[in-house]
Amino acid sequence: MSLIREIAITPIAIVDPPLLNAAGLHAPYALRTIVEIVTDDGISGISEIPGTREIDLALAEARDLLIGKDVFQLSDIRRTLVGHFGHDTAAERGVAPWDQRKMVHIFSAVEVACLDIIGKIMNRPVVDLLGGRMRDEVPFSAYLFYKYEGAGGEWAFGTDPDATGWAAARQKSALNPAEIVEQARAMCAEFGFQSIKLKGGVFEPRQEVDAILALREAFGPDVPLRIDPNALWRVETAIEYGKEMEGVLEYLEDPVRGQENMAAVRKALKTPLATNMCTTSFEDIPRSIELGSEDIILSDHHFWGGLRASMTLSGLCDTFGRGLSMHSNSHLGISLAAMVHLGAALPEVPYALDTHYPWQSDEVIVGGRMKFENGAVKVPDGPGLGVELDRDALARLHQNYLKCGLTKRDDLVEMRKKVPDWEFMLTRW
Ligand code: GKR
Ligand code: MG
Repeated sequence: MSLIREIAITPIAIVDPPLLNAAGLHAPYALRTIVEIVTDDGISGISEIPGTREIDLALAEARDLLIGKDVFQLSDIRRTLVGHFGHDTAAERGVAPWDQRKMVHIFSAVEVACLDIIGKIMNRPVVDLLGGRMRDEVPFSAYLFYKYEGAGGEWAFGTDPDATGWAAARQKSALNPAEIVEQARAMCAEFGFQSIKLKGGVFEPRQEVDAILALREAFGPDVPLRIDPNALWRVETAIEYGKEMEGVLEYLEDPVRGQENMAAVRKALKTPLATNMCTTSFEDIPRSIELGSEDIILSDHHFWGGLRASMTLSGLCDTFGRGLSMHSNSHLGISLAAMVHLGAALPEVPYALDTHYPWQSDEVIVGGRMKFENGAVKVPDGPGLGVELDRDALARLHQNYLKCGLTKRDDLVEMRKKVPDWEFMLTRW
């Protein structure tokens, strides 16, 4: 037995540039919460989840329930948390591109930190606790964003004149197809990505589809392309532009809102559809199968309820003929390490995974930023997650959190700094 003695919950704010999306604009800082669990035998395990004040308060409640529990008893830990918080409802996910449920995030934070500890006790990497290593490195995709000029953080919409390479390119505006191609070239040159995703839902579809066609022209047919309008298109719009991009896209991600609409678009197109918005929990699977709402589920261990749940999802995807890949939000290396262990354990990785990591410059792990080679990240060496907390960095990023005054992600408030009358719409075009 290895009993939980302490759980430290530290909200941090990490520099994030002004990236545009369907819900508005990224604030100068993205919030993450770092959880550290320490056992009675002095072993510590860590995890990282999207941060909100509400989730941090719930984590603090969870802490009181979990002190004294054995880190190996993950099913019992989950039952205790569900007993207290109840299951999340579908409505709690919210309508934004990102998932706002509480219970799944909390359990993910606890589970990943416990698996980190279990790995240290067994002297095995987390991937070995998930079924074992199917590959040594995991491929990721370039993730392009329309954006305003700006470096984020203290620079906000300003730029650092001393920045070079990708750090300089990351500050530039990208508001049209030519600037998106420039961003893609800089990101691929730095990280070696071999497939490309464009975050859409920002400009009217003609502009965004032209950006995809410009990427195809610039990178040729061997670089898979995807676009993600985060459910802002109407069914007819998705069919019209989906047809135009047939043969160009590897997959079309969440063109429309809801499983019914996704199923209607899917029937009309040959291009596979992917989602991190319409089928986002185990409760959504029966209806997804009945309707045929997507071809690929973009899992995210932060909101599918952890790494083992993501392995269960992989089995379901296999049974029902769905592909599986991975979704991402702004994050640091603890989340990346967990994603890499999961990606290494999945039976198949047919699509390069999403990551926002290139947009971040901070890090909270010893040794600094994780490395990409040819767009892939190697499974970290060492037991557990294979990454350790850099306590000075944690303290500094926690100070950022206290200074920036943000308590949740609110892209609408940030967007109105640029476009005062901007409104979020469930469906825009
Ligand atoms: O960070 O702006 C963003 C993204 O739009 C993110 O919130 C989404 O959750 O990356 C995500 C997606 O694939 O929908
Ligand atoms: Mg998406």
